[in-house]
Amino acid sequence: MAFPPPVHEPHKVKTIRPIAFPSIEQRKRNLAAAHFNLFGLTPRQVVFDMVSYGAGAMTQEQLAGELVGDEAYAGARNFETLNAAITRVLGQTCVCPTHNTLGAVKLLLRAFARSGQSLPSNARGRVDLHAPRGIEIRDARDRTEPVFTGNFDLGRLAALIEESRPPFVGAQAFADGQHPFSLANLRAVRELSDRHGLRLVLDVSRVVENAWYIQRHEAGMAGRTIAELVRLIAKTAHIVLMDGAQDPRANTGGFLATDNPADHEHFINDVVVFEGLHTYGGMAGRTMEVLARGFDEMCDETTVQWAMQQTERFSARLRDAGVPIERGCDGAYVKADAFLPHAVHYPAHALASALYQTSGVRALVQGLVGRDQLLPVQIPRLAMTSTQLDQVADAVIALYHQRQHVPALELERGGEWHDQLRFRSVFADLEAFAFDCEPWVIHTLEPIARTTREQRERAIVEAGWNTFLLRSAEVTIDLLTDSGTTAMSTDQWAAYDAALPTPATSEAYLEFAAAVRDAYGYEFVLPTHQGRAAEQILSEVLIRPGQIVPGNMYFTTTKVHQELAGGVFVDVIVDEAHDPASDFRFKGNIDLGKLDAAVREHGASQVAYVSFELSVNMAGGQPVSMDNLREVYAYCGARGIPVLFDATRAVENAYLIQKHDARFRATRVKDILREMMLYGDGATVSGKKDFLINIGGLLTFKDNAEWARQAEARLRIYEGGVHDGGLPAADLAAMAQGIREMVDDRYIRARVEQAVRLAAWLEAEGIPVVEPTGSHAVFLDARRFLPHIDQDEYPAQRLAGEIYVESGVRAMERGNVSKGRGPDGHNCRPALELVRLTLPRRVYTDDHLRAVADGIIRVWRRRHDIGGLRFVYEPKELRFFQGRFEPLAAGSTP
Ligand code: P71
Repeated sequence: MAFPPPVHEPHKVKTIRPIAFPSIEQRKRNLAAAHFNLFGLTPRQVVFDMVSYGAGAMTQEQLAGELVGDEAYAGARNFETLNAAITRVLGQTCVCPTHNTLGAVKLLLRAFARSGQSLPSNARGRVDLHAPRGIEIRDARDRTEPVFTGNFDLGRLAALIEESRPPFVGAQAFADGQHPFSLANLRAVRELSDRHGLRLVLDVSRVVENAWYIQRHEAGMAGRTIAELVRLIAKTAHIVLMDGAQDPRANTGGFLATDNPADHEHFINDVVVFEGLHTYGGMAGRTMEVLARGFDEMCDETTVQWAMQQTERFSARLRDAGVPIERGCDGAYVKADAFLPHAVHYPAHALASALYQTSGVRALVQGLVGRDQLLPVQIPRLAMTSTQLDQVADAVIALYHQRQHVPALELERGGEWHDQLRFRSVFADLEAFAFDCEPWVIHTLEPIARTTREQRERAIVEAGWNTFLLRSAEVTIDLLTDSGTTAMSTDQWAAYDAALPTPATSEAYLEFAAAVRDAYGYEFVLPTHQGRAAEQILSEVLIRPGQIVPGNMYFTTTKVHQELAGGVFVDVIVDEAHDPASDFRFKGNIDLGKLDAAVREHGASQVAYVSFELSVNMAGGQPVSMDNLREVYAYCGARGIPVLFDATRAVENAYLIQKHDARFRATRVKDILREMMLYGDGATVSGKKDFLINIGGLLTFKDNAEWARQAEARLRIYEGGVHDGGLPAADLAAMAQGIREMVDDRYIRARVEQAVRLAAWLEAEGIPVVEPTGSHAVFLDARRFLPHIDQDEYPAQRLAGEIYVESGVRAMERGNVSKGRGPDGHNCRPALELVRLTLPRRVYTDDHLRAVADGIIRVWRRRHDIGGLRFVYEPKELRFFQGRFEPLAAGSTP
């Protein structure tokens, strides 16, 4: 095949829209209030809104376009941008903008058609717009064609033209969302139209999907790109019109375009009467920008292949389960009458109501009443993950299995249009479907690099075999860190945009402080620009030179600041933490014996505080148990030793307690977190993790006003104001909202379980990973992966490089290179020689991670041919950031 289907999205998630999960009781109430017509529900009342119109994800370029330009009037630059994009992609040079597709139809019909006329067409959906105007649509579809069901029956078309002398021939790409035409047929229709002196008018709203069908199924077309096919299709018509809320993924907008200046003149003389000026047509400037960018993107080959594959997979899942469906270009169209043969009158509404009742999914019945019994379950373009789509299909399938219990609806109030109908019904005891997936849909997306193996081989050499030195533009899936890489939510962006800046106290700070108090139960809230700044201040306030700071393992920045303040770090983590093969569940725990020994040796007054990290990063994202938290706090409390958390990943730890401690299974993560924080006196946080933001940190104390006073004094000097910590109010506002979102049970479960799945795929192949899987990353055990490489040839560093070359995935070495050299100049050779595959929050889908697993499996299969590395440049401090290496052949010895 010329264009193999991509295995994952050619983009990652940039921003997300959170979705609500109304309970079944709420759903029943909503259904009753909406009179069993889902038109009356709002998006916040539904889990997944399965409509493709205007609900697609934008790219970050489209989003940026929203802020560009004129907010149009005469001679808008935005229109010039749009006109140029349309000409580039479709070919037509004369563009008349309209507020949406209805505006385009209105101008078209005013220019060329009159009441009483009839129009041959391959689409019936437009009847809704023509019938009220007294214009009849005559079906000219070829009923015998099996694949290109949108083809015209040329004989019938000729007869219709002879018989009724139509004003033009109307064609629709992927007619009614179900029927694609072939290019050959469209060209024949053009010839026929020319012969009769008629214009061929083509609705290209779904031209991309139609082009994909042609590429797949039409003889001789497999080698053509989507972009070429789209242009060939569009140029076959005299006039094209389009709905901007379809293929270009805008939320509104439309236009007519032609190469014929005389036709164009008709349109632009009318557009000023009905729509707006001829240079904006009733669209906001931003809409034209979004549309223009959408045009340039909509033919992207890989993206189209991805989207169509998602659609095919969705339909196949339903069809394989026996659900009666018809093909849809943007989803599956369920045959409601076959699904619910006992619901004679309004089967599509009955089906939609039952699906909403059982699952919260909305499929919408639209248009004029009385035509068909199809319920379209459409996929909003690029907005959903495969995991979500599989589950939506499963929700439909689960309903299909209990279809005989679905009650029929009784008409309470009729009408011509579906949105007018009201029904009466009873609720049946249908079994509910529970979603277990990402609790958000994609709002905007960011394209990711597409590289060849040769390019990657060159890139890793240029980067000196150090993944820190790769350019992001060379990385396809970036698992370097979960720090600051989160996809923010639309609620966070709204708060960000609305925040009022000030060097004094902002509302954003008050929100932030309130959110922290609510999440942790601590009184004093000091913002910092990120985690290490909070660590510096904490260390200076609490450590007297010469004191020890016992901690459960260490994080690099934490330890550095303890030492800079004159403290001496003592590792008191349980032994299991140093053994990657141990499956002890709470490897983050503090060993009370080790702690007690250190306290006895130095005396309690010589202990500055216990530095207690939650979900311990360097140990592999390993959690601390609630019992350990209680015991350590009781032990320290009895001796006057403060306990200070590194709560950077505390929420993830809370989730692992919920999952693995039976006593907390029914407790919300939010409440678990509150109890955890009870067993400490304060915390530092790198907000770039749990808090779902790209920058920010926190220092917080439970109740010690004197610590807070001293910390504030340093905050003013090192960071910024005491109420901003050097952060703009906007970032504080986003952080406040992130803190509210982080304790959502569905979110944190989806996040942590993603790591569990990735680890399971690797383990199924026998690949050694740190047990048990931690919360924020999967750690490969490089010692067991490449046992033939001595640790002084840096197996983890080499493995990270090989993974990049194999798959474009970037990981991080956490082993001998990171640990550095001891005072004697020798490498430390730590027990853990790991490669960290860190998962950014809300950014990658299961399809991305499946590709990551497959890449690593390929490296695993050729592991015997992989050698070590040697330094060619080695910085003294934190050598892992800037160090450069060259590869050694497999089997060589140092
Ligand atoms: C991570 C990071 C970022 C990082 C920092 C230094 C070297 C390599 C990567 C940062 C943490 C962390 C914990 C538990 C404090 C910080 C510093 N982690 N505590 O894992 O994991 O926070 O970056 O906001 O200053 O990639 P900061």
